[in-house]
Amino acid sequence: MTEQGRTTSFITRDEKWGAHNYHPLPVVISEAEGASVTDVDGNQYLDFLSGYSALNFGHRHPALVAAAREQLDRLTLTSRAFHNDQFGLFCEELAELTGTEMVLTMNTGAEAVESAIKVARKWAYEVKGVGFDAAEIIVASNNFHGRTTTIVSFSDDAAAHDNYGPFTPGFITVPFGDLDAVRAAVGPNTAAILMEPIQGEAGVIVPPAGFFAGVRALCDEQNVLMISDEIQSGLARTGTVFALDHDEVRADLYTLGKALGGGIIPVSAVVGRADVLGVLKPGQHGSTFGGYPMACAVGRAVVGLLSTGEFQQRSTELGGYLHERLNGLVGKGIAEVRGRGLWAGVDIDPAARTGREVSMSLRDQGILCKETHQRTLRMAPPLVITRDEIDHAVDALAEAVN
Ligand code: PXG
Repeated sequence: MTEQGRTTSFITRDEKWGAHNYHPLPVVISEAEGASVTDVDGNQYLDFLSGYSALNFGHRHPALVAAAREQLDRLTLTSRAFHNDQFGLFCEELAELTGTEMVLTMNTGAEAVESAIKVARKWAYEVKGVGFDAAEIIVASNNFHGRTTTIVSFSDDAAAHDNYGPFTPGFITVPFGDLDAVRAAVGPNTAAILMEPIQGEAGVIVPPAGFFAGVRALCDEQNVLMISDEIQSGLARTGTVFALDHDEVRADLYTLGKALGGGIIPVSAVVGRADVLGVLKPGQHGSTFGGYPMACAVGRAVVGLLSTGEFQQRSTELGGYLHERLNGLVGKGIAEVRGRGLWAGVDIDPAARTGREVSMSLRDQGILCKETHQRTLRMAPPLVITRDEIDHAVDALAEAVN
């Protein structure tokens, strides 16, 4: 079989047997290490997507693989009917890293967001005193928080939302970054304000300076919970544990996922105030796998990597370099660059090529990256990326948009 034939035969099988809910780039990956991946034909690429930030520490980081292996050899699952010797340590270590008081463990990002919504509503009824079924949660336009029926109820992305009704009520959408609109939307029934600190899927949108400080002040004044969805933005992606740290603001609850599982297994969590998470009593919420020993062991190793600050520093320094280089392309096929740390939303000049064309050209030059919303590329290399590799990718992008 020809080289190209191998790739094609895998893709043909995917298309015949797999549901068509994605449109992947035509590359079939079979091995990876650090920032580099290899396809079934032996071609090497630099991963500039990192599983949408699930691979912040690169592919198969030795400390994470070792933790998973060691746990595999000892204990994998207990269910939460019994205690296990990893759960409490994981919660303690994650709370210490994040400066929070309590941890609710789940599996996927969407489940963490669902859990935060449930906790906020329960808190509104049982603590704030909101009337039966009247709790409201304020969310932002162009949000992305996952794919469950409740979460897509407040998505304004037609592809994510349409034809999945009837939808869950109780959400009010305001323009992202518009503090006056948030203020106008808050009322006596507001349980929470739920937002991404930097909107990832919308194209790496950074809100105006002072927006989240204003949201915090409003939440304090009106007895409303502030929930920061850090599933994509958190865990060193922007140079800090939480992207919200840049605003010098603390949320009441944070959702974490993606990188919390080190790119090995799905691990998510809601972390925050003990008096808020404390509304959950036995039997009122849970999950078979949430907080299972494998998840906790890998999560502990992730927390261990973050506790040295090395990855946060890499993201700050190399992210500064990435943005400097990308900004040099503005006006040369690139219209705008946004983001923070090793995370960039790059708008391709409408007169140049489409996002898909640019992604394909990058692939041909050995860089894997993916477009969002037609003309935006998001770049999120693993935090183990080097300066030379950033140069390689930005040079390839300059070539691709030309
Ligand atoms: N919150 C944010 C900010 C996200 O970016 C989620 C929640 C949901 O996480 P889970 O683990 O349930 O996917 C995300 C997810 C996709 C896709 O294929 C999802 C994300 C990014 C790119 C693609 O659904 N982010």
